[in-house]
Amino acid sequence: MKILYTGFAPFGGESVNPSFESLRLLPDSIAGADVLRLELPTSFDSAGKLLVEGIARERPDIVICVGQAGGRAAVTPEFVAINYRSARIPDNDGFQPTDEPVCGGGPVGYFTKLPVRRIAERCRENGIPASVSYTAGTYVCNNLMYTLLHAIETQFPAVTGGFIHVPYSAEQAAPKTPQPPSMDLGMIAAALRIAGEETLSVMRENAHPF
Ligand code: PCA
Repeated sequence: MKILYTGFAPFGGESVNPSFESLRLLPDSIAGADVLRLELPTSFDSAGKLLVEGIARERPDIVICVGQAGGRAAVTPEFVAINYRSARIPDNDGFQPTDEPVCGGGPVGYFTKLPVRRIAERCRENGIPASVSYTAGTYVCNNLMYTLLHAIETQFPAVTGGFIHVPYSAEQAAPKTPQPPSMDLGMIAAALRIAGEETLSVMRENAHPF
């Protein structure tokens, strides 16, 4: 088994993105599955293309995409991706769509294939603030989650995947005034490891993801 984790490059004036920094702290194997890491640009156009190419190349069983949600206080596995994008700030290519579909002609939304409630519960049992989120926003992260789930639906039906938003790292929050909520990178990595473990165990039990 293989788990492909993706994180994003920094955006919006930040010099790091905890979604990729935390992946560096993951072990190379989780519950017997190999861990692969891919850094994606914070770009509406390129992130999805590179992800789909990565899935075609690596043939993972599980794909867990991760993004920064500055201002959130908890790790938040996302329940749904919507076929809509509208950007408050330009992406790293300078592209700023307003009121567009992610995929013309695609369904209005996709539910995650990750066991999000179990992931959030196990995080909390381990002392990590976590809860299921019912909106991934309308920026690059929702765009990537929709692209992932659309690719699973149309090209990679055997893949299980979804998206998890994470707070600012403590280092990012420290110099800001006022200081927003944040989480230690090691704790974020522990939550992402739990996400891999729970997804593997649901797959091995052949259970419904949520
Ligand atoms: N967070 C942004 C895009 C890249 C990232 O890490 C988002 O929530 O859309």
